[in-house]
Amino acid sequence: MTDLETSMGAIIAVFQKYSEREGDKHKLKKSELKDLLQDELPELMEHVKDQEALDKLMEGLDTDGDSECDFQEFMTFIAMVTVFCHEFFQQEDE
Ligand SMILES: [Ca+2]
Ligand SMILES: [Ca+2]
Repeated sequence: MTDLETSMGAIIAVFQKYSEREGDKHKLKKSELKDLLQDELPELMEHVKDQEALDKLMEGLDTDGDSECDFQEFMTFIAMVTVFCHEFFQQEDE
C-alpha cells in the first residue's frame, strides 16, 4: 500500500475503534469522541479542556444534528485540523 492508502486506512480504523464502543457502531457519541480526541489528538485536547468546549466542538461537527458524529462529520473535522496543521507548517518554513 502507498503512504496515502495506509493513512486513509488508519483514519478509518481509528474512527471504528472508538465508534464501536457504545450505541451506534458507525457513529461517535460525545463520550466516544472525547476518548478519541484524548487518546489520538492529545495536543489538540489541550485546547478542549472543559465540558463546554467539548459541547461546542461536538455542536460544530454535528452538521445533521443527531447529537452523534458520523464518519463524514469526523472526516470534515480531520480535514479541517489537517489543513490547519499544513498552514502552520507552511508558516514555519517562511
Ligand atoms: Ca458509537
Ligand atoms: Ca451527526
